[in-house]
Amino acid sequence: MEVSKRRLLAMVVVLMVCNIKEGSATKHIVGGSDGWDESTDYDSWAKTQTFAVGDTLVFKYTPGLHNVAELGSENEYKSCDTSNAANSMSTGNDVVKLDKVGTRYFACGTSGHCSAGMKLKVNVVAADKQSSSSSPTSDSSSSSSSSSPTSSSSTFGVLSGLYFFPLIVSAVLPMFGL
Ligand code: CU1
Repeated sequence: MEVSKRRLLAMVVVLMVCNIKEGSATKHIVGGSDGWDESTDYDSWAKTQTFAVGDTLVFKYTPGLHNVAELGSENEYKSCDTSNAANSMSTGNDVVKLDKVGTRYFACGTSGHCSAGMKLKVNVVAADKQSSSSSPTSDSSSSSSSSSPTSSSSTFGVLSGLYFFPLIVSAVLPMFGL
């Protein structure tokens, strides 16, 4: 009886973890593999991303060499004015949660770096916009084939969930001493 209760608890925890993953908040590594440095064009990088509420930005760099300052306005961003920075970070692995819709500005506070282009402007959109944008509108043209291509993506999601579920359970159960 005791064991099955704990097993149930473990299952609930696993399901909760799966649900959180299903919500799919995206972690944006700023600059991609280049990280946060002076040689990356962050305007170009930002154009390749969709920033939604609930997502996070991760600034990766060598601590001491760079830092991250959040700026309060477009003017401060344009003029690289970090003197009024609201949120300064310097760990080299700085995580910023995008908690609401709007524009946010970041710059490196090391002298000369921002004017060299080490600054980032992020436009955060509502979260549900992102999830609905993946509807396969282009698939409707392929009407010649009898199989329905639209259902394949959702079926895959369910199948992969079923596939990974036992793996996750077997990984979590030992944590509960089962
Ligand atoms: Cu810098």
